Amino acid sequence: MLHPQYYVEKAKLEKLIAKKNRKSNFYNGVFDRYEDPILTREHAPVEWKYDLNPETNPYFMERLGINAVMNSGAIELNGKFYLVVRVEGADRKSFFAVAESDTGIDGFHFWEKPVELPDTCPEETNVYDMRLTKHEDGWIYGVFCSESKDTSVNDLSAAVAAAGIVRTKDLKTWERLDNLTTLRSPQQRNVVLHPEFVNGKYAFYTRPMDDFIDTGSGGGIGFGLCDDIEHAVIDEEIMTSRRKYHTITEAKNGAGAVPIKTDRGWIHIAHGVRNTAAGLRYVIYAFATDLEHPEKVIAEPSGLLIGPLGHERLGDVSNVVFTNGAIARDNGDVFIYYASSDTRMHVATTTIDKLVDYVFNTPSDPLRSADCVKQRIALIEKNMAFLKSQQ
Ligand code: M1P
Repeated sequence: MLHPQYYVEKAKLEKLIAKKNRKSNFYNGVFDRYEDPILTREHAPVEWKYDLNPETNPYFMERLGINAVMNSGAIELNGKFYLVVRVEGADRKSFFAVAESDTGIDGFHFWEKPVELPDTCPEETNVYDMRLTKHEDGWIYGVFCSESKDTSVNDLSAAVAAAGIVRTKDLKTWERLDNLTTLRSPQQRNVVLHPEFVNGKYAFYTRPMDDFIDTGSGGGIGFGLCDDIEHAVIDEEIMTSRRKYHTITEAKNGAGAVPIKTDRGWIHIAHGVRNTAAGLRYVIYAFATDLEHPEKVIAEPSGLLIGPLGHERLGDVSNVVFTNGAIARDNGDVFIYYASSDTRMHVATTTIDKLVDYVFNTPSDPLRSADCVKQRIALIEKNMAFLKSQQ
């Protein structure tokens, strides 16, 4: 017989999944926020955590806890919204699991079992942050961080980050390809595959790093081409969006969602990091690159697009918002999926038209206070003149 608490836990989960998500009263004209997170650790199926047999689990205890659900790749297939979610167990190891929804803003529920990736790298300890690219070659690629212990130094927590690559047609069967090799960068994280061929080659946005945490000499988001996706090797990495002093990207930045194609250029939704006395602060920012030369930045609005707000600011790694997935629909709607504080998943909704307006018409960062105040006074004076003209 099943433990009575099983039914209680099942009912809680069903209620959570059935709850409608409403727009919050947040307003900035660029995107809408929602009242509830779309996925939390409470969304994990009961069967993932408990041994249901009272003979082996008489107290109905969690045997394998779930700590967090976060950084998710996103894709629309046949009108449904799918996230490949980073699920972190109580043991700190992450794995991937597919969650689906009919609306993209609520009703997300996990498939029966997590994704079992082909286990081809014995040294790999952890996997996380998959970006899903619907490539013009017909495959759906997943590019993720493959983390291993750094055995070259005498430091227990030293690690090496590389970009793992898998591909699928249905999110069910996954083929593992070789990890990406970048000849000039020792470590890589936040790697994104561009959805189209560039000069007949596969194109990746990279994030060169000297170290597991610090990007060191890595100047920002890179871009490189490779001939063979099954054994991907990138020689030269060109810089796209660069880190800049005294901006939201000063400490590091990284590509996020797969770029969105618009008439004006590719829109990138990425993350920027700065250091503070309270630790690293992660925000989401946007920029555009040229349609023919997706490595060439053509517009970069000043500051952040989405910052951690209210309850989003607290979690396992506080003061963080992070995105690695967005869905741009044929009708022009855009769903930006982001995690807060490495703990839970949210959605922000906007449209392609609004993103284009935001990216191309928001002033860029003049990089100095004196020029920033001039920029703001110019806006105020323009508004005063306009208000007067309306009287
Ligand atoms: O903890 C915040 C984020 O830190 C890393 O991002 P980055 O490589 O830019 O520092 C990633 O581990 C990411 O998963 C995490 O959300």
